[in-house]
Parts: sequence; structure tokens; C-alpha cells
Amino acid sequence: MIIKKAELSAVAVNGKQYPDLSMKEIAIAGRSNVGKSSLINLLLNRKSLARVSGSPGKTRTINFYDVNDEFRIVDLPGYGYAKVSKSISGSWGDMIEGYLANRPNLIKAIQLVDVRHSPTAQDIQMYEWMRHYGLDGLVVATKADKVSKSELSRNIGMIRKVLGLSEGDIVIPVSALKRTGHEELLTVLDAILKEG
Ligand SMILES: Nc1nc2c(ncn2[C@@H]2O[C@H](COP(=O)(O)OP(=O)(O)OP(=O)(O)O)[C@@H](O)[C@H]2O)c(=O)[nH]1
Ligand SMILES: [Mg+2]
Repeated sequence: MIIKKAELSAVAVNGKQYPDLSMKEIAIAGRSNVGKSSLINLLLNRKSLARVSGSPGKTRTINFYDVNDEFRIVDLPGYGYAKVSKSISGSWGDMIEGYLANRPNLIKAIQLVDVRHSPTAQDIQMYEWMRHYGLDGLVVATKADKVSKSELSRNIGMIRKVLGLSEGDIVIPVSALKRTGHEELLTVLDAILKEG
């Protein structure tokens, strides 16, 4: 897939602010700081379309990016950041589930996990939601540059086990720093868009 055009088309905290249903959507979920915004910039080949920050918990809205006037990538707010107050993490759950549950044009969700660590309890919960809504099956292991080759394959095995993935489910290691893995992910997204 060639990215010809990418733009932020909506920022939402509730359903009224979502854009229209005219394009298929692929959502990106993961804990705060896992690298969601960095992955979006890498995928869409734009340096700072999505805001990347050293301080976690930055993306607290649902951000919709129109790609090639064809489909949307949807950046969901990150979870699991301790300093985010309880009320915010509560509204976080409502915000995310409200979106996953009420979006007929949402065809897939990408679960992001940090390749260095075992998925957290919240990663597992998030992935269960994806399963519940039939959006599961695609995981991106972020920050692949931070582990050796042997750790990479060992940790991907661990991620598969902890999330309870099936054989046909896909895990793609990506590094936004080294700019690797995004071509493979784009190829998978292309196939999903054609099917879905
Ligand atoms: N080494 C390395 N660092 C990365 C990679 N991806 C992201 N980072 C760093 O991790 C930090 C968080 O990245 P973001 O893309 O902002 O993470 P996020 O998931 O969007 O975070 P929130 O918006 O807070 O939920 C930043 O300092 C990035 O530079 C990667 O592939 N390799
Ligand atoms: Mg972000």
C-alpha cells in the first residue's frame, strides 16, 4: 500500500464527535507509552502527525486519521498510566468500549504490546474486548530495537501464550526507531481492508 495522503480528521471523547461512517476503520490500542502514536507516524510516513511524547498519558482522546481518502486509522487513548486519575481511567474504559461497541465501520483492532515485557492484566483485558467484538487477531510488538534477535522470538512466543493467540493470529515486531516492520503491517492491513 502506498500512503498518498494522511490527515487528522476528528478528535473525539464521545460518539457525537465521531466522523461519519463513510470509511472503514482500523483501531490501534495499547497501554500508555507503548508506542501507538509512533507507530501511526511510521505507518503513515509522517514525522509528527500523531503526537509522540516523553511523558506518558498524552493521547486521551480518540483520534481519527483519514488515509488516502480510503480508510481511517483510529488512535485509542492509552491505558495503564498510574498518574492518570481514577476518574480519567474510568472514563477511559467508557470511551474505548463505547467506541468498540458502537462502530459498524470498525473492521479490525491492532493490539500493541511492548516486546520487552509480558502483556499486562490490562493488555489481556483489552484483547478480551477485541475478541468479544470480533476485532482480534492482529498484534504488534513495539520497540523491537530494544531486544536481541533471540529475545525477540522468545518474547513473541510469550506474548502469543499470554494473550492466548491462535495459530492463524498474527504478531508483527515493529521498531519506530529503526523503521522496521511497517511494510509487513501495511501488507496485512491491505488484505484486511480488501476482505472486510
Ligand atoms: N526505542 C524505541 N522507542 C520507541 C518506539 N516507539 C515509541 N518509542 C518511544 O516511546 C515513547 C512513547 O511513544 P508514543 O508513540 O508517544 O506512545 P503512545 O502509546 O502513543 O503513548 P500515549 O499517547 O501516552 O498513550 C516515546 O518516547 C517514543 O519515542 C520504538 O519502536 N523504539
Ligand atoms: Mg499517543
